[in-house]
Amino acid sequence: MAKRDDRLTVKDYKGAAGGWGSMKSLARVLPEERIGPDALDTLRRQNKPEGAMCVSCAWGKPARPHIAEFCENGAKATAWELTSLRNTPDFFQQHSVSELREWRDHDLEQAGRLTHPMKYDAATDKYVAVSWAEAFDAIGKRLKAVDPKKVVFYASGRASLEASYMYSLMARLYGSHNLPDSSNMCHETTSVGLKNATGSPVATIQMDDYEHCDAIFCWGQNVGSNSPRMLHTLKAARKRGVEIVTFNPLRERGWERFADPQNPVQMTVGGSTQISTQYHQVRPGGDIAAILGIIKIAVEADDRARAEGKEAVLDHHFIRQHTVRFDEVADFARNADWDDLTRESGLTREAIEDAARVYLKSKALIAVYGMGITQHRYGMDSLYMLVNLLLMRGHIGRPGAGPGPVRGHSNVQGQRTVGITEKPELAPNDRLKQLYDFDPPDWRGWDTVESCRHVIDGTCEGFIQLGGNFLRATPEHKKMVEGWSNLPIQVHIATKLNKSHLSPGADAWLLPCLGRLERDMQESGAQVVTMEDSFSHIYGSVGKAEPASPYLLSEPAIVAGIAKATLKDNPNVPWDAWVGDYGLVRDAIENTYPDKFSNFNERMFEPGGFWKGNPAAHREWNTQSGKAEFNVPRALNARGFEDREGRFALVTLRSNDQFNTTIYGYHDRFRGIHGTRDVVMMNKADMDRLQLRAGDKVTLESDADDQVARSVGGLQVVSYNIPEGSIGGYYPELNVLIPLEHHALESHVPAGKSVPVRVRPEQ
Ligand SMILES: Nc1nc2c(c(=O)[nH]1)N[C@H]1C(S)=C(S)[C@@H](COP(=O)(O)OP(=O)(O)OC[C@H]3O[C@@H](n4cnc5c(=O)[nH]c(N)nc54)[C@H](O)[C@@H]3O)O[C@H]1N2
Ligand SMILES: Nc1nc2c(c(=O)[nH]1)N[C@H]1C(S)=C(S)[C@@H](COP(=O)(O)OP(=O)(O)OC[C@H]3O[C@@H](n4cnc5c(=O)[nH]c(N)nc54)[C@H](O)[C@@H]3O)O[C@H]1N2
Ligand SMILES: [Mo]
Repeated sequence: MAKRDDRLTVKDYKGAAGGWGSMKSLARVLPEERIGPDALDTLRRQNKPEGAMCVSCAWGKPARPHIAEFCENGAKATAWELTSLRNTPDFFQQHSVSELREWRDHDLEQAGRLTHPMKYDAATDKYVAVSWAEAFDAIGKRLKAVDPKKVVFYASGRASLEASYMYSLMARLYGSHNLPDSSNMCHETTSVGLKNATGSPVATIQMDDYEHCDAIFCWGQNVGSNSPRMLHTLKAARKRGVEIVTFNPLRERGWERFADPQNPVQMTVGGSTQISTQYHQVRPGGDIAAILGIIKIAVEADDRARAEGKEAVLDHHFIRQHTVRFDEVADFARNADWDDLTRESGLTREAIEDAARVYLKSKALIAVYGMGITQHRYGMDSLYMLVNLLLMRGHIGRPGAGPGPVRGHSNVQGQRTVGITEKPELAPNDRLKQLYDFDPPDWRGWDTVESCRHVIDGTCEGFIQLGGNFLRATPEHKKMVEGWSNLPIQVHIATKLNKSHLSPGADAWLLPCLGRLERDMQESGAQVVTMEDSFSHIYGSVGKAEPASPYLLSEPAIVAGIAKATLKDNPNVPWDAWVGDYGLVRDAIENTYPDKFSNFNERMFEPGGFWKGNPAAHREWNTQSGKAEFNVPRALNARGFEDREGRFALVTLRSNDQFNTTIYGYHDRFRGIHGTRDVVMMNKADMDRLQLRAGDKVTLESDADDQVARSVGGLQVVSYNIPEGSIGGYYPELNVLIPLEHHALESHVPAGKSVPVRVRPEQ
């Protein structure tokens, strides 16, 4: 097991995002992975036509790429996949599953790439190597023996459109509609809320819109760590004088300043570009009140202007022609009380007025947002407020304006596009029936929260993961581990070992796959795979690196192997031909979704990707009312629990050294926290109140109204610039504290950005 220094050190980080700091961080992580020339070659080509698309984030790939179109965290993700470390059957001979269960997330993945298909052997408590044929045969037999309606087919957002299409088709042919995706823990609030309000579940903007906006408002996204390539776009916008107004409880360095590693002047002279022109440290969940404040100012200014016979402030022409329920929102805003708005938002009235001034001047506004909006009990209301703000001045469906959710996994949006969904109304069931001559399930399958319920209560009979680390990523971690270890069937298609693999039930298989950056040779030759980014652009990606092991299969080949062993023969579903030539899978995708994927094979290498289109971007509203919809919020804050003496809102965060449950290292550079992830970031005034000093150890205890005991101990206090009454800590370690039923109301996204807890000092 890798040694590490887990002594906490806290040092204020003075640098900008990017710059030499990102170079130093790479200089630390890359050698640890012992990468070879293949990885450097992959990086040189990354995110360019004919290169491989980065396995890290879903930010767009520009039609005119930079010389190096990758970032610090993209390079870490690349090195993590192309590491020369190998996790072989010998490793599993040496370490029992019970032993490995106690290892840290970092150390499990650091053991290297999985090389052989493995099966859990309960007698020895070890994973042992099996052949692919044995694995598929046994999995098929087991799956045939259980009720398909009780089997989950999870996907984590990384697998290609081709693998994902085949996977979702396999699940439906088998008779399961339980197709949750990591999106259920992520931007599902967008998929549900943006769809209700605008008819489109995704961003209406494309990358070019950033060249035409005059203001960017950003809520709850951490650009410096999670989508660093976006910093180039923001820098260019700032150079044009675009105002950038950020709302975030933490002062995230990426939204403050950026030193461009590709700019020799900024690198040698040490300059940087200021990103945000205003930074508002809103309370967690306080966005509803903050936006309502801006809306109140705008509506009242409009009332006054019109009463005085001056030009209207709002776009009444757009509002009348294109929207419904504006009057309800306007009245709600007029009646809102400033004391409530400032208390709930945590911002002063002057701060909200500053933001409103930019809003009222802007003719083309982009609203960027991330998990700080979606992962709240009333996350949908925060999202609706953001849409209300855009609609009032007609900021959807014109150049340089619109909602810009920043998606998570590099193909998470694409997986939904090609059928990974538990919602039957989103699957083209008529088309599937016509093409493949079967009756696709027409019932609503389990999403992530429902899948967890069934894992916990023992009614889930099998769990298949196409990538990811479901057990570690989900809430209610303790009960989940108990339920998981009773799952009769587990099938994990993965590149590296993680905690989800280490609580096996009766039968568990570990099926190692090629990564996207590796060469994928099939009968027709080297294969291309495709994915979709946050702007609904679709690209081809060509892996060139030598596969980590000769025994790996591609994800499409593994899906086909399971399908053939499990399903009745269906002459319309040519699994083998599809594996032999992914171009045929793309034809099948085109036949299933002709509007989005016409000429798929010809267009996949268009520079910047091809756009699958978006009706809301042309002001065609596929909503219930046929118009864009204003919505009155149901609460003034998104937290979903009352303020109470001693209760804190815990915000679970990613560090700069992780990709979800993949922990690259123990440095959260921008936040100045080094050596350990077992920390609680706390406001100095709260520390004083609890008589805590920096470095003191505390236990966090659940303070949810369900009264269930949940706790995490041994956390060290870090004095941090975070609003009073809220604390920060790291995901996934703190998922023990999140009640399963504490999720966004309609979208069921676990509400990890405000978890009610108490802080108990340890002696
Ligand atoms: N390197 C790297 N890249 C990644 C990932 C990774 O783990 N590592 N993960 C990928 C995935 S799957 C996803 S979904 C994205 C996640 O990327 P983000 O959407 O940036 O998600 P988080 O890191 O959870 O950070 C959320 C931000 O919201 C802020 N915040 C918290 N609560 C609130 C609130 O109530 N209001 C406001 N206004 N702000 C709030 C936090 O301070 C934080 O800055 O990144 C993707 N890219
Ligand atoms: N408290 C809290 N919980 C959260 C969040 C939060 O902000 N706070 N964020 C949520 C979000 S946004 C997300 S997206 C989820 C993430 O949940 P997941 O997507 O399930 O988790 P990851 O950590 O991305 O999965 C990592 C594993 O994927 C496998 N893998 C990597 N590359 C490949 C590949 O190419 N193919 C295959 N088959 N496998 C591969 C490796 O085995 C690796 O161990 O977590 C959610 N959970
Ligand atoms: Mo995500």
